[in-house]
Amino acid sequence: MGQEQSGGHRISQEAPLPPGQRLQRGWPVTHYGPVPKFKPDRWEFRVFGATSDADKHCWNHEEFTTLPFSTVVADVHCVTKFSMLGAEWGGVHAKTVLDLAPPAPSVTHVMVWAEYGYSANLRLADFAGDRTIFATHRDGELLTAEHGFPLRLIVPHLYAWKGPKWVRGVEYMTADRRGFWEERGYHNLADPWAEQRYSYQEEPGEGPEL
Ligand SMILES: Nc1nc2c(c(=O)[nH]1)N[C@H]1C(S)=C(S)[C@@H](COP(=O)(O)O)O[C@H]1N2
Ligand SMILES: [Mo]
Repeated sequence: MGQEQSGGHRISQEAPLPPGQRLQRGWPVTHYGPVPKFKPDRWEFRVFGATSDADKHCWNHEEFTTLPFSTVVADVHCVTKFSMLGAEWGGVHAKTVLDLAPPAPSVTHVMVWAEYGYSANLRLADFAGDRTIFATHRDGELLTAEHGFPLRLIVPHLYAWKGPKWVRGVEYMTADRRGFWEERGYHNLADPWAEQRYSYQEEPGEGPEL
């Protein structure tokens, strides 16, 4: 993604893959644990932690679906070395969530929480990135249960474990803390172009103590 061709066009299918990745045809399902069953009347999206007003902000499913809808074309790079290119993700920009539920000035990181306690930590700047999106759709169709329905995060510039499926909320944090895979040997920052796969590769300052 994002390689400029000589003519200045971005052609995702022809862009080189991050180092060590291979192209995957189709769209495999990859996750740890069972696929949760969506219960619309119990679902809520919750923003909590260090919000600017010290209150939590909640949207039920119907409310969440009325938020401004955008699309982002993004590749997905799994740390187990396969990549899927050029899907169009539709949903709500993470920036929109930050605007509607502003973080306190002291917030530096977020934890994105999903069903069954799956989590992924992100630097606020990665979360606030232009292309970071809470997706409800892929290529114009609602996500399937296996791929994260009703909501998943896509962070195009990071390995895909940083994008929880079945998202339920965001915690604003004033210090970094490791998420599910980051506690289990994966890199705290997860830039695929720098091959930041494993926590033993972290340089001082790239992650909290293990
Ligand atoms: N809740 C949850 N989200 C998750 C995971 C998981 O185990 N649980 N796995 C991540 C990983 S490692 C990858 S590669 C992508 C895979 O998304 P896909 O199944 O739609 O291809 O989901 C990510 N999101
Ligand atoms: Mo993955």
